[in-house]
Order: sequence, then C-alpha cells, then structure tokens
Amino acid sequence: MSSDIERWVDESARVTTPDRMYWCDGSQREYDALIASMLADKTLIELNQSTHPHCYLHRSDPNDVARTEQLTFVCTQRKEDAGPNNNWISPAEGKEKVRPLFAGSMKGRTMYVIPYLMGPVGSPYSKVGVEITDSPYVAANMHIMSRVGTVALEHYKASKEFIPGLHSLGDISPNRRFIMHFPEERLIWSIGSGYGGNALLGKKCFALRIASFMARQQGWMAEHMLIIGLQDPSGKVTYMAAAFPSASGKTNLAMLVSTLADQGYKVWTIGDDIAWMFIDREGRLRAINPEAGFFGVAPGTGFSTNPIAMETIRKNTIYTNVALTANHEPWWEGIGTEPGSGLIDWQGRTWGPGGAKAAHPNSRFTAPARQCPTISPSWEDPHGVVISAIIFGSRRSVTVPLVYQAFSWQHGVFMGSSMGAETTAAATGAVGVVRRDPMAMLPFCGYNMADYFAHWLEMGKRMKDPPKIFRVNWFRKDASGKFLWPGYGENIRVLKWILDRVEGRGKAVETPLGYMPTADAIETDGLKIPAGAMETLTALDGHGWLNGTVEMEKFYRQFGDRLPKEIWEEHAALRKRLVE
Ligand code: OXD
Ligand code: MN
Repeated sequence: MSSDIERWVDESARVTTPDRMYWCDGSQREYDALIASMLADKTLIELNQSTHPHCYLHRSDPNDVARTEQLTFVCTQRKEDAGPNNNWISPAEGKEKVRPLFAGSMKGRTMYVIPYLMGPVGSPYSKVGVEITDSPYVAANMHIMSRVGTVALEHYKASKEFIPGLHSLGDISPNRRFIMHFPEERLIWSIGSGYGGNALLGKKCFALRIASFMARQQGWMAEHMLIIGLQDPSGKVTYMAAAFPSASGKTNLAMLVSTLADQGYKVWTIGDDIAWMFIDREGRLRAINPEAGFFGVAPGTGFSTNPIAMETIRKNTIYTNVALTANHEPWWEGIGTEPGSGLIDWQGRTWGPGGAKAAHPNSRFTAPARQCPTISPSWEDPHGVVISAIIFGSRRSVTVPLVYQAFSWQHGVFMGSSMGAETTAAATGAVGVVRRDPMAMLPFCGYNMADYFAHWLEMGKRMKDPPKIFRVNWFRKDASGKFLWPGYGENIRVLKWILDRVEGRGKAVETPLGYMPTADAIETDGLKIPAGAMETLTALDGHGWLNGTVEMEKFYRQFGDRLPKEIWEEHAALRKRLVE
C-alpha cells in the first residue's frame, strides 16, 4: 500500500472521526455485504428478485435528488482561471469554509476507502482515484460505476498518481452542502449530498471537472460525451462521440436500436456519458469510456424507447427515487407498462393517477455496462477507439435544424461553444429555460471556458485528420408543441448521413449554418412523420439565428479578452452569412 494514500486517509480520518474504517477491495463479496447492510438498516428496499434479480431501490432525502450547481465550486488561486462559468472561491477560503463541516462528520459511521480506476484495465489512458465516503450507497454505486479495489491499486503502482476525493453525507442539508474542486492540487471535497453527480466522485468531479483541467495541461480532452460505434452493411465500424446536456437522451442514443437494421446499420455502445480523448502517434483522436457503468435517467426509458437499457437494468441494478409497484417492481413515467393499483411513489407514499409524478423526474438507475446487450467488443480496449465524428446536440424546440455539419474544425468548435440548451431535471432549478451550454460542459468544465475553447482549437491543429463536427437537434417541436422528429431508433437515419459525410459521399448543400443534407440525403422510406415535417426540420430560420447570435455575443462577452479571436471571427462570419 502506498504511503501517500495512507497518509491522506489517516489525515481524513483524524478530521472526520469515523467509528470504523474499511478499505474496499472491489470483490463481489464486498458488494453483497454492502447491499446486505443497507437492506438491514432499510436504506435499500429489495425489489422483486424473480423479475429483477439483485436489484434494489434507494429513496434519497427529498432535498437531495439532483446536482446542485449553485453549491459546486472550482477553487483556483486566481478567479480568472475558474472563469465566469464556475462558482469560485480561493482554495484557502474554500477549505476554511468547508473543513469545519467535515469535523467529526463520520462519527458513528463507517469510513469506506475506495480506490478506483477510471478507464479500462491496462490502458495508458486510465487514471486512479481514491474516494473516502461514509455512505455505503456511494460505495456500492462506485462498485458499479468504476473499477474498484485491487485493479486500481495495481495501476497506481505504475502511475504513482491518484486523485483524492473526500466525501461525507454530513447532515444532508442543502445549507451545509458543498461540492468543492481544487484542480491545481487535484483534490475533491464533497459534503452534504448523497446524489450521484455530487457524491460518486469518479464521475462528474474527477472524470470531468478535475480531468478537464488536467487534460488541458497535458494535451488531451475530457468531455461530456457518449461514444458509439456505427456498423455499416460491410461490417465496418466507425466511432463517434456525442455531447448532449444532462437528461437529453445520451443513454438512448448510446443504445440506439437501428430502424435500418435490415440494411445492415447497427449501433454499438461504448459509453453513455463521458469520453476521455487523446491524440495518438498517427495524429488520430482516440477515445476511452472512463466509466464501468451507466447512471441513467429512468423516466422516459421504456420498452419501446430504449429496450436495450431495459434489458441492461433488469439485474444487478440499484434504482434511486423510482416508484414501486405492488409486485415490488420498479416503475416510472414512460416505462411503457401500466403501474397497476397499489403504486408507491418515490417518497414512499401511496400514489393515485392524476397526482404528482410517481417517480422523481431525475430518478436513476445504476447498472454495469458489461450487461448491456449492445456493448461494443472494443469498449475495454486499452487503446480506445478512433473517433471519426463529433456530434453536438441539445434540446431546442425551435430554430435549430435536425442536422448540419461544420465547415471546418474551427467552425465546429464555434458551433459547440455557442450551443444553447433547454435545462432539465438533472440539476436543481427551473426546467426548460434556454441557456448557453458549450459542448454540454457548462456545469463540468473545471476551468475558464475561454481557455477551454482555446484548448479545443489547439487540439484541432495537432490532429492530422480531425474528426468531422456535426450539430443535431432531435427535439424540434411544431406549433402545437408536438415533436416533429420521431427520434430514438429513427436517429439512425441521421447517423447514417453523418457516416456518409465522414466517408465523403453524403449529399449536402452549403447554408449559412454549415452543410445541410439535401432534401433526399436523409433516408425517409418507412419513416412516419407529418407532411411538411422534414421541410421544417431542415429549414433555415434566419431571423431566429440572428437573434441567437445576439445571445451568443452576450455569453461570449463575459470572457473578455480571454475569448479566442477565432471564436469572434466565426461569430462575425455567421452573422455575415445570415444577412447576405
Ligand atoms: C449525469 C448528468 O448524471 O449529466 O450524467 O447529470
Ligand atoms: Mn451526464
């Protein structure tokens, strides 16, 4: 055992004063014991073991159901380095503020020490974290979401580097909740929340906020992206990474069931939330999924919308804040079955039709990735997969067309940087409000986003043949508020056009926004959409876009002189193309 890890663990124990300390080895026996202890103290409920073997339900505190962006801080020495996109406080002040909350916070509890590996075993791209937590729920979830125990310590022996993350439930009060990042010393402190994005420190805190900071220093990328392989009729697989804001269908896209399967198009899953991407010796961009599981949004996941996810989460899954049927099965809005009588809502109350939602809108499942029927044979390839296309998407009811392609890497970076998105239930706050969410990284970029855009531009220059960049929008609505595009499995039609473009054969027209598919370029045979929908989906709303550029300008101005001039150049060029 490393003295560095031990020293930090001892120091943390001196502050938090747990009754017991337990080092996780990652074994099945350990996982089973964690589950047994939570069943015993009733923080887990056993689900129907004949229909859902080894599946359990956890109900969180109703005040602790989503990420709390207002309580999340990036503590750099200089405020400008955290940027206007982060809440900032100096490292010294941050520690002074939060240290007293950790004092004695684990009294009466067990401290779990969780060494974990982010990324495939044996990969030069994988990294080690150690999370200390007093939550057995967090420890069990970490077992699913990362590679815990001996594998991590083995990797550490070679890399000599680990990211420490101290987590305590504290008193679960939002008044004493802080998610603190110290990227310059690569340290995470989180207190007052047991919610996944705040408490499973390998995920958003390490794999995105701290990793994005490291990635800029070291010349790689840590992105809020799913990774898929698109197989064509010849059997060739082309890999794509796609950024969407939280709760906007990333898991569905990652597990897409192709409606063009009879033509030979199929999607393989590599990851559904995070991509770490590196330039290889040949100048290509390679991606790994640092995670080992899916922490997906349950509502809207159903037998017709995502049968692959439904199969993935049938066993060995921890459900959080879903409803419970009389038959002890998990249930949520959009699952595609009737709840039957005797449904219990996410807070443990009897539910009646017409009442509030039975499952919390941000209720979740945590399931091992290896159980996914479409998991790619390459998902644990230590070398990662070569990325040929990068896709940016978000919820936009109006203005943004179904798909278009950037003219160049620089234009694509501008496209990603200016992306507007309607907010969702994955974070506390108003839902459905449009905000700028560059590359879907606004809540996750661990440094000044102006520097992040510069880093993207720089990465493009270092690649021999950078991936082609695309923008998609599955969420366009008609005047009556109905979605125009069927989405889900039909999104394969858009992916096929993207693949055609990557291979230099897809038909496109040049528009002020970028290359758009010609009227016949997206296959519509067998597609059930209202008359005129395709025209609206591919139309250019010049007026809406010009207004959009005003919003973009307001967003960019916050970054002052730090914003790369290339972004302003692209912004001006877009305005010019729109008014010409
Ligand atoms: C997530 C999120 O949980 O983005 O993946 O909130
Ligand atoms: Mn996410």
